[in-house]
Amino acid sequence: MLDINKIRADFPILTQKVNGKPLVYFDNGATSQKPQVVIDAISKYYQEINANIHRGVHTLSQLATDAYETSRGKIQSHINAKFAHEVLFTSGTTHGINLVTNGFAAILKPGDEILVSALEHHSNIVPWQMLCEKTGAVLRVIPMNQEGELIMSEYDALLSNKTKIVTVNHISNALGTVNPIKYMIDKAHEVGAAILIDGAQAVPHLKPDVQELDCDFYVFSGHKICGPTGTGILYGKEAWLNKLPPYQGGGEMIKEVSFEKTTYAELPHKFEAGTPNIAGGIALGTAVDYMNEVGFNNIQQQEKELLDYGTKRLLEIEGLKIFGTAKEKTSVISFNIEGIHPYDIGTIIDKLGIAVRTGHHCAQPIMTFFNIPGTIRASFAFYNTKEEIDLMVAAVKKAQLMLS
Ligand code: 7TS
Repeated sequence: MLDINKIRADFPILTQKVNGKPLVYFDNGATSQKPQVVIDAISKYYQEINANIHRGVHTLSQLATDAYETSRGKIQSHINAKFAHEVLFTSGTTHGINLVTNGFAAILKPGDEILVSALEHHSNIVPWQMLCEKTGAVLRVIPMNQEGELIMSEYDALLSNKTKIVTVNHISNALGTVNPIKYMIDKAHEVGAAILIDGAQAVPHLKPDVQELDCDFYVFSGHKICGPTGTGILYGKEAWLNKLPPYQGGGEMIKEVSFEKTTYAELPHKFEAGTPNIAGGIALGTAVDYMNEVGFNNIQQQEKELLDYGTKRLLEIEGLKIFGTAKEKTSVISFNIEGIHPYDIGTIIDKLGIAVRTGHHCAQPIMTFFNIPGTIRASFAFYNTKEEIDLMVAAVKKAQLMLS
């Protein structure tokens, strides 16, 4: 079991007061808080080894390069990628997805099909729509049921030899549904399609094994796993990364440049044009180390308890409805209270120190499916406690009294 007091002491922000009340941070789906080791890794980089990477012969540049590449290696082993050069640093999930959709513009033909799930964040919808506009490919949607689970028989029926790529999140940000991605990966491959997994909401809760999954692409953001904002990872199978054209042109991504012709660098540099977020990339490695020290078994156990307890306590509130009741779900509770707008609840409970997200959670098609304007979303991390859930429930009850 986790020593929760010890864990909480790692996160300086958790002792803050907000509006005069102790902070209860339940917006982990948007971004996680950062432990002191990660904050220290960023300042240590700037204090001790700041230099540009992959170019200088001087000592600091070599130290910075070593630290950056060591971090790539940590992430490679964390997700069990076969090669370090299959692990690309990005600025986040959104960047990773756009890199892939940009590459597929060179591959897709009019009439080719892209399957996207009904549970996606806008960043895993809009780039694919833009790709369809560019290429004449067609976007088809894998539907979901009232529990917020994707319907696998419909998925099977949509797959055909026209399907060129499938894109689906590992875990839904708005509802917490854990999707059957292993099944979906195998089925996509049966028709010769590639598959991208948006792992943004999964990596805070589990350790993906990209070789066992056999996915073609797996993307995530660093800031949701205790790492800095502006960092992320795109894992791609070597063969796919070799096949896709570069996303951005610039320094670092070339082999030779002349005005007649430019040749591109080997992986991973082909996709890493320009000076990257060096401090962030290094601190992301520190964040991954930290999460592993806490241990994903411990994380899952704590979050399961919070999910069960939070669900039970919230359902005590009259008129409260939970959206997203999948059999497999993670520590996210999206809810509404009859007759009250989610924004009003969010605003009042913020005054009581409770941080939740309200609105459509960048997943408007899900809100349209349930015919609601949005929800109140409490998303728990391993450093949250049942006492904090009690505070939230009391605050929601108070808001309900004030608003009805
Ligand atoms: N995909 C999923 C499943 C997400 O949850 C998010 C961010 C993204 C992609 C985009 O990640 P970014 O780091 O590139 O912005 N989700 C949320 C959220 O649920 N609340 O705020 C951001």
